Amino acid sequence: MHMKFELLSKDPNSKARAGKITTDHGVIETPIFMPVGTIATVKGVHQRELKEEINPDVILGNTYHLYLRPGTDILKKAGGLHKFMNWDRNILTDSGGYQVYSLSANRKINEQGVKFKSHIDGSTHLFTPESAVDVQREIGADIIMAFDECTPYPCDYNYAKRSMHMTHRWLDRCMTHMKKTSPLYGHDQTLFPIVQGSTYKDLRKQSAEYIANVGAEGNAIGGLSVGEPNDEMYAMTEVVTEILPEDKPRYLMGVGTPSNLLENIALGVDMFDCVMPTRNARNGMLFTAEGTINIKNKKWEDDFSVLDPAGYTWVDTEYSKAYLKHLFSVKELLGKQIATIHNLGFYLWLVREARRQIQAGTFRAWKDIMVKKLSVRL
Ligand code: PRF
Repeated sequence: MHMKFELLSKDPNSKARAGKITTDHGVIETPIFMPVGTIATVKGVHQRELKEEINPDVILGNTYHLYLRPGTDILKKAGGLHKFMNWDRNILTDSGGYQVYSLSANRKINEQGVKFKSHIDGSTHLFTPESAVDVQREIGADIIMAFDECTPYPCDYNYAKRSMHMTHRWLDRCMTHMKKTSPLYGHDQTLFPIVQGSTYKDLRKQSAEYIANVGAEGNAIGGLSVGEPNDEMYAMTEVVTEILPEDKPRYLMGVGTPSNLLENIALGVDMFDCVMPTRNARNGMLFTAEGTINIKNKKWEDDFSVLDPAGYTWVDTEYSKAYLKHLFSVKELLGKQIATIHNLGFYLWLVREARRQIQAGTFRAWKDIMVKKLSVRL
C-alpha cells in the first residue's frame, strides 16, 4: 500500500500536531521518536525489550553502515533488513550522505556523488543519488531518504547555496531512479526529500519551497543540530514548517535533546531520530522528566531508590541508582543495557505524552513546564 498520513488534531496554542502514518508495516503514531538502529541493532537492546517495553512504531537504520557491513548481498539473501533483524514494524533508513560526511575519510563531493574511504578498512566507494536508492531498495526500509549534502556549521553563504542546489538536483535524480526501480520484498517504499540551506532563512525558504513542490508522501529537514545554537535551529525549523505541506509528515533529522524534541514539536515537526538517548546512556547519562542524572556521580553510590519511579520500562523500578552506579564503576555491560532501555523508554514516553497533550489541547502549557524541568541536573 501507499504510505498514508492522517492529521488527527492540532494544538490550539502552537503548531504541534498529532497524526497517524500507515504503511505496509503498520501504524506510526506521531509525534514519534525513532530509536537509532544503525547497523541492524538498537545498540544493547534485545528485540523483545525493544518491542514489548520501549515499543516504538518505527526504528532507523543507516545505509552507509549496512552497505559496508553486512553488505547488500547478505541483506538480499536474508530477504531484507526486516527479516534479517526480525523486526516486523516500520524501518526508516538514512541515505548515507550524512554518515559519509561524519565518518569516512578522504571524501570527495562532486555533482556525480560522493567518493569516500570506508572507516572500517579504508576501501574506496562511490555513493550517488541512484546508488543510494538502489542500496535502500536492497535494505528494504519502509521510508527511505533522498541523498543530500548536510552542510557543516558554520557554513559560508555561497557554499550553502551551491550545496542546496546540488541537493535539489540530487533529489530529482533520486525521484527519477525511484520511478525506474521497484521494491524487492513485497512491501511498498516511499522516499522523503530533505530540506537543506544551512542557517540562512532565504535558503531554507527556497529549499522548503522546492521540496514542497516535489509532492512526496513526507518531508525531512536536514542540516540542523550540527553545532548551531538552539535558537538558530528553532528559527530554521519555523521557516521550513511554514512552507512544507500540512497534510504530510515532517521529519527533523538527527534531533535531539528532550527539550529540542518538545520545542520542534511545537513548531510542527512530527518525526525525530537521534543517537543521544542510546549513546549518552552508554556514557552513564540518564534522562528523566525531572532532569538529567549522571549515574557515574559519587552522590548516587548509596542512593538505593529506584532508577525512576515514573517506571517507563521495567528496569526503572527493578534496579536502584546505587546498583547502576556500581555497574558503571566496574564497567559491566549490563549497566549500559539498563541505561539504554531507560533512556529509550523515557524518549518514547515523552513523545507519547506530547501526543496526548496535543489531543487534549494542553500541549503548549505542558511543554513550557517540561522544558524547565528537563534543564535540571539532578
Ligand atoms: N541529512 C541526512 N541525514 C542526517 C542529517 C542531514 O542533514 C542530519 C542533520 N542533523 C542528521 N542526519 N541525510
